[in-house]
Amino acid sequence: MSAIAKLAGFAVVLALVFGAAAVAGDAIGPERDGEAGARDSGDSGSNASHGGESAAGNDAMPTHTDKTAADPVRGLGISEGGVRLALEQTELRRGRSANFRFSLVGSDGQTVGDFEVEQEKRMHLILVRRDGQRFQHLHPELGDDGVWHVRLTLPDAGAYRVFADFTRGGEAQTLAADLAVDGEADYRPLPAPATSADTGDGYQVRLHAEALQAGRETELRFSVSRDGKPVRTQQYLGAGGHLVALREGDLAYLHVHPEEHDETVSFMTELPSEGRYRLYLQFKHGGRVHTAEFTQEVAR
Ligand SMILES: [Cu+2]
Repeated sequence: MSAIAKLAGFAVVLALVFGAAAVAGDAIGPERDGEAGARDSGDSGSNASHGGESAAGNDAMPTHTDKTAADPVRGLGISEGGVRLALEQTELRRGRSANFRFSLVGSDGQTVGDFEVEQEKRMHLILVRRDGQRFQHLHPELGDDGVWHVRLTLPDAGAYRVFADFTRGGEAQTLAADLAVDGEADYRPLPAPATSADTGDGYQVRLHAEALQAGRETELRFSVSRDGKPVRTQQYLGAGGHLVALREGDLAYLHVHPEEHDETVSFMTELPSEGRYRLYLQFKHGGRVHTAEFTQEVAR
């Protein structure tokens, strides 16, 4: 990669970090200005030092990440930053509709409630079986008792991962816990990498992306068609679509930003390490939400 291409990539990352800081500043409001200001000055300090390194042609330039705002790896723990994800049920009966309940508990043992709307919802709940199959994306309701609840049916046995994706105090967080469904699981290997997928309900989706490289910010652009004709997706959760990326092996949940919506649906993400990832694209068309899944391989 040329130095110019590297610098250009770096500029995009900086733009994203500054964009995120501006949004966080808006959301945080005046009483937290001191803290937001401190973070901004920290950023400019480290940017300056990274800029110096890249100008010197140092290939080992660390990726600029503000740990709190831009760490792309999430959802590996049940607790972080003094908040714990507490599931009321850790086992469900196969194929039975359940009232699934969980809460986010602070270090004082009380449920936390100051959730902010992100992509039109205060809570995004993602479920997937350990083998990457059986993806679900739900929007629970917060009860007066501080407990989130949603109807949930898991038709297949196995070990599942539950991700609670939410924003508080301008900080996006994803916590995750295990959930089991009784019976013998028919785990499957991850499907081979591909750039096209069928949704299973009549849509074809193509993924357009450069060769993916670990730790490098990349655009993932999707185009949707039906019967060979392009389809323009409807707004869904405030964007042209919703994308979840999970890493094979530990199901790390990767942060993804939706980009401007035009004829295609695109996202920026940084897949942090080499290996395989499963991407779950959800888009709306004809008033319904459709899901296309892709395996992608990331090189070192
Ligand atoms: Cu959601």
